[in-house]
Amino acid sequence: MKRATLLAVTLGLFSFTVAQKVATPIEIGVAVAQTSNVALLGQEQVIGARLAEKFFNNQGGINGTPIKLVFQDTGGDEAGAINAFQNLIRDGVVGIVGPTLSQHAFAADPIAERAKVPVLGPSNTAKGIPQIGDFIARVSAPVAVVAPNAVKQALKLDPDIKRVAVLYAQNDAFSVSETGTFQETAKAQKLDVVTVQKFQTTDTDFTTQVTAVLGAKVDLVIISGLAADGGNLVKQLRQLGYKGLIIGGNGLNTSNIFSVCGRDCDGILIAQAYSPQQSGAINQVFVKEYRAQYKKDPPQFAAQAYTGVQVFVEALRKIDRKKKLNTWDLDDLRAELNKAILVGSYRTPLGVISFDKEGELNQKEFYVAQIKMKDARNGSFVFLK
Ligand code: MET
Repeated sequence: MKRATLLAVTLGLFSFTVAQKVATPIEIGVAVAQTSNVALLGQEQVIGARLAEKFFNNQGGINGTPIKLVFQDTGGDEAGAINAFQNLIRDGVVGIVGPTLSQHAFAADPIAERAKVPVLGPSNTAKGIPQIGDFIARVSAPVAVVAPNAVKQALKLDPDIKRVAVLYAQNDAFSVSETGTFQETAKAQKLDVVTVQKFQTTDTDFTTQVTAVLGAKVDLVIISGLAADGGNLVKQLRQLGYKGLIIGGNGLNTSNIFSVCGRDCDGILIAQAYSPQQSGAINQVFVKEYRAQYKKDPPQFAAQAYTGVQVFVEALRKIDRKKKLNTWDLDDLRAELNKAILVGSYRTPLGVISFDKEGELNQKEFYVAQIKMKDARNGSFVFLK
């Protein structure tokens, strides 16, 4: 029965293929968190990747050959990320956009590196990601470049800030990396980091940390964590009486925290590696399409995932122009693709980007946004000057 169905489907596809003259699509893997708490972040990446798939296929894909994104859910842990990468590599994708977290990248990227499959990290911003290997690059600017902007913006809003509390999730590689940058930046700006508090991304009660912060009498709180824990921490800080400015790190950079901290999300400052106002033509198309579907501006994680797919597409087009993709041996194609990615320059929703020889991203434009809540559920990211 199963076999018969499979045969029928295969024949059906075959005749469709012949009739439509559609070539076998080029498969690009996408391994992000579609389930678990991390999906608060991963969902936006799925949307961004899909919009890119649609846009580039409408343009004719790879010089006439469509692309097909193959999704594998990483879930919320390292084992899931490793599993997703292994499945995609075995299925024969040319490259992988993923994973969602740096914590997962440090576990799963070495698998792709050993298999010589190019990876573009769509949101992995911890220090050391491109250095995992020759096949690992990222379209997400590192914390060292992004995070300091938020501290500078806070000082612009309130030049009297002196005392700072820093909190971070100690079980998340990115949060550990980001808090390092935040603490260095605070010191460089002559601020006093009077307390450093740790938590876990799985925590839901932050009474101990909030009590310490309140006792330290600070004017600024800086949080490096992920969406659910970060949102809860903000909420508990406000509920227990903290009135000063709050900077949220990259793991809080999603409107999905609105359902966690509600009105208490109001005022959080978050540095941005993407702006819907970026003036490039492709960004304007992306924004228009996103708005039409979701009735709001696209968020950073969607823009970066879109960019990851775009970079693969443009590098594949270049290779295909020299030698048709369907004539390549898969291993050779993956190696050639990796090289092509690193030498190119790309006009993306993030602006014009390129890579250094290690796979680190060169990007020029950065921003800071402040959350403005309209009511307990709805709000927006307001870009500051
Ligand atoms: N930038 C974070 C990391 O590197 C992830 C933010 S959520 C997509 O882990």
